[in-house]
Amino acid sequence: MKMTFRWYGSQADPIPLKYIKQIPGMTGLMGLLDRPAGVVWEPEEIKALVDEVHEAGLELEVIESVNVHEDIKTGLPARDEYIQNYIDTIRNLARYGIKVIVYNFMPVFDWLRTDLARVIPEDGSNSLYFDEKDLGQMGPLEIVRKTAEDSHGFTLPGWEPERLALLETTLKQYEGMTPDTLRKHYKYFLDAVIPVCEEVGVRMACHPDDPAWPIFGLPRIAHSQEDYDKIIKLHDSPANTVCLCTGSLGSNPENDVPAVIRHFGEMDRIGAMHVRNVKYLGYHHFREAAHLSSTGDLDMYAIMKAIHDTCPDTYVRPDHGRMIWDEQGRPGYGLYDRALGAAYLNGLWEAIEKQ
Ligand SMILES: [Mn+2]
Repeated sequence: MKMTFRWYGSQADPIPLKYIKQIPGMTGLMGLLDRPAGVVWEPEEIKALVDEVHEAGLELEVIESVNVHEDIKTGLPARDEYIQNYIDTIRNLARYGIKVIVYNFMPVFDWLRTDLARVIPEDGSNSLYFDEKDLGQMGPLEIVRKTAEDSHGFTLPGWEPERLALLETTLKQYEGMTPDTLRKHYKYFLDAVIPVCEEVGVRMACHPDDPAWPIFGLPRIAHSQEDYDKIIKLHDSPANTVCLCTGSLGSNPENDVPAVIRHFGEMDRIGAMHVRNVKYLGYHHFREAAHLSSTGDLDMYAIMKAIHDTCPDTYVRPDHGRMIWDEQGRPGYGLYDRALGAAYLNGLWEAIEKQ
């Protein structure tokens, strides 16, 4: 296992690399360049990022994310140009040592919450929260406005302003689209990029829908083991993998997360892991919890054991943390609780190794 930490770059992330390096057992980042979907990431800007991370004593082998342009997902004619740009980006990233690219193929929203800072009554910390009942009164445009207002001025991943400016148009393009049609567009994309990945030694890792069920009537095709079995079959290759996010899949109690890890780990189809815990509050109603098993509803020991047994060399990162100790920052991506999460996951790992 390589323990990593999500980082948004020195311009956009208030957490210095030095602090990340000081988390025990931290080997590297899941990092990114802040570029709109569809553009080529140029070699010199990738090199500058990789050099900066290396100078801090950390690795940068995972990029999260290179976003897929909506025209690719909706199958518009411009997709060929955007796919070519994506391929150029893959080649450029490979030149500088990138091994895994996390991405998603979700229409419009890659994750959704109804509250970004819900106070946890037990201890006064706060975390991301979802209650489908609250969504009932809000349309997509309203939820976007609310999420932007609640984000403390930080751009949230998946909620980039240039993407949301086109929201109404984009939503129209998905009207009436079935999951099978979205999968057809997905196959077109994978058929183009996966052979390049094989050639340059990069793995694509698809992040699940979060929450793990359809929203706003949009087609969503990545929220269960069966969904991912289909995705892998679209273009079967060791380079076509899952970014297995325990909190996203685990938002639906019907997903047996350790079993899903074992299923895809045994197939060598896990490119990266996001590990976090979820507390169920009711039907389609949950909040994010501290990583410790007893604070939520996922068995974190069983999760780490499944990784250990089936994909022990994968990249792991603590996922969203709560906001604790009055930290101000990007919702879900503060330093303190994610550092605690990493320490806890490393502790589980050491115990499993020594058993
Ligand atoms: Mn995740």
